Amino acid sequence: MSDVLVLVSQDAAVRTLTLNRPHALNSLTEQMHLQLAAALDSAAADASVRCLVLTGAGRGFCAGQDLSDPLVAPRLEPGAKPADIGEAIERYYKPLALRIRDMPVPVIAAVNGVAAGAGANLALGCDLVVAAHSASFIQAFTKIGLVPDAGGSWLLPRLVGRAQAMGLALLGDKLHAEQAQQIGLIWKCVDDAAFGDEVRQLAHRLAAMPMKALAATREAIDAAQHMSFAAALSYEGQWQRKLGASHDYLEGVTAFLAKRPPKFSDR
Ligand code: T3D
Repeated sequence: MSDVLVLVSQDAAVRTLTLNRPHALNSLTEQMHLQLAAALDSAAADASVRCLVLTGAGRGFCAGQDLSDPLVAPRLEPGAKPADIGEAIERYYKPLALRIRDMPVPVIAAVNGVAAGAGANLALGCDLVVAAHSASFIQAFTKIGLVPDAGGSWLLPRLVGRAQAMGLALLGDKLHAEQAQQIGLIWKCVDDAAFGDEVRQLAHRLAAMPMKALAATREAIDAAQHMSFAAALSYEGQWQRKLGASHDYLEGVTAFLAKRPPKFSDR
């Protein structure tokens, strides 16, 4: 039987995916990519899921690509053709980042420990990044002669501006969770003792919110990064036209006027 490299659990409407190779800080192998893709697709297709949490088993979140995986490990035999890392990116990392970006429900990265290389950018591509105080982020790529991938080159300057992005990406130093929050790289750094409860509360809060509006908010904010102000205003209008016809909008306004809590159900 093959190893379970991604643990799947559900608490009410919150699905949690736990990367499960703790002995190697949950670094990603080809098998793990396949299991993670299947788990993400299953969550996306399951109407009972209204929030997704991505976390790691043990002391790490994810140390990026497993550098010993035959998929990408340098070939040491004389004359051997080098591994095609670009192919690994196209086949696994790009679809992984896009799966997360296209999820119909909000995605929380619950960064329990070190997040390095593609592991850091996997977290940063989620909608909200909550990190334990003892966690850290490392753009480890230049240390092994590569560029930031898994969306890092796109995400970093948008999250923290070019100056910080360049510092993080060129130097590859460890950034502690508290500093990551201070520079705006992540949403929140939480005391280790409160981390689990904080993530749970946030996930259940998001799960009770209007899903279509949350997914559209992600889409509108990302799309606006490459639009003029006027174009963004129009794009917002297009979304409001669509969402204004939704059941959740009707429910939200009806509940507000009736002074009762809303019960959102669209997905
Ligand atoms: O092929 C490609 O490169 C294409 C895709 C690229 C995407 C990428 O993600 S490139 C970046 C890959 N990741 C890294 O370069 C990070 C490598 N890891 C580290 O620098 C350190 O492990 C950490 C700074 C993350 C943590 O350090 P520390 O001291 O807390 O732990 P450690 O002792 O280094 O690691 C614990 C174990 O995990 C250790 O195994 P051992 O000695 O106990 O048997 C270590 O080898 C293993 N491990 C950690 N990261 C990886 C890994 N094994 C394979 N691949 C890893 N990425």
